Amino acid sequence: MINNLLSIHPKIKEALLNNKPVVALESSFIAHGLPYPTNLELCSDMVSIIKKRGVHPAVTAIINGKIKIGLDDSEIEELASSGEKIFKASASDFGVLLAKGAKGATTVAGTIYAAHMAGIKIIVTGGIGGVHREGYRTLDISQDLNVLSSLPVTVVSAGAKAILDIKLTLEYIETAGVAVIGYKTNYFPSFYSCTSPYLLNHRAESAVEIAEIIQCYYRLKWKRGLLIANPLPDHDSLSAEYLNNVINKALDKAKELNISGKSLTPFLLNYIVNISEGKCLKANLSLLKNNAVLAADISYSYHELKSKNNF
Ligand code: PSU
Ligand code: MN
Repeated sequence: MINNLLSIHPKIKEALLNNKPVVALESSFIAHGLPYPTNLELCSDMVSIIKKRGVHPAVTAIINGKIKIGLDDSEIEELASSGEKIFKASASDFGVLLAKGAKGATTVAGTIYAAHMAGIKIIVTGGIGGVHREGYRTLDISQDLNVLSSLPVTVVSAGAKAILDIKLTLEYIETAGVAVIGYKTNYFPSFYSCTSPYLLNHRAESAVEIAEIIQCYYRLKWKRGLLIANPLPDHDSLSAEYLNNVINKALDKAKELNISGKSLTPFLLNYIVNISEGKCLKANLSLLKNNAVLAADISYSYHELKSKNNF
């Protein structure tokens, strides 16, 4: 029985049963994307932001052979302080981790899968994974994109991580049949920067408008996900020139150390944080909190619509 593999926190279970809004948070950015204890403070800030907006936050991970939706504080502390010792769990890793009774921090792909199993429609991350630079040659394309295109879950992000090939990532997303909606922007944001040269096809001005869009895809029985691209606030956004410089340094280092596969994204993000005198870390924290606000508001509006229209 699939339900035996799923462990939903009693508060989240109650919220889901009573049709209350829930947002799932991925846990790989907590375990692998940010330094300890900043990651712990950030996670608790995101949780409070979501709660304040009348929505139930559910951090998601694999814990001792179960897909867990809604971690308690000690489980979050363990994820945050263990770093690379915790497996980076994409959706395809779930079966192995569950069979072994192991732990895993879920990536966007893993979180989409877990949320879908639990009936949660909206998840929040920092930036989605995508096509790495030189991905046309290395074929390093994040599983985030495949899973996003195969399950009807909305991902609230600050776009794709700047370390990626953003143009190819957008092309791949379009081919995969996933609509990207810019929140108050015409251009795809690029994580540490509130913009990029790449124009989007769709734009929305409010959380209510996004909730209405999700409702239409639901009524269309569209089986794919939706990507919301939420630019980080202007005052924390870094210039393309500055970013190119730090990103190139990180990419050169990764090449020199021969880092590839699962470790590449965490390596690049951590290296960038270390060489950017706190600037990239500040931007990363800012965009995550900004995404928590929007994800909560979308979830709230979606549930209002759902109760009103009874769909
Ligand atoms: N966003 C962040 N920090 C991260 C990640 C995203 O701010 O660490 C993680 C996410 O979990 C995302 C994953 O799903 O990186 C993508 O990794 P890969 O490129 O290996 O698929
Ligand atoms: Mn990869």
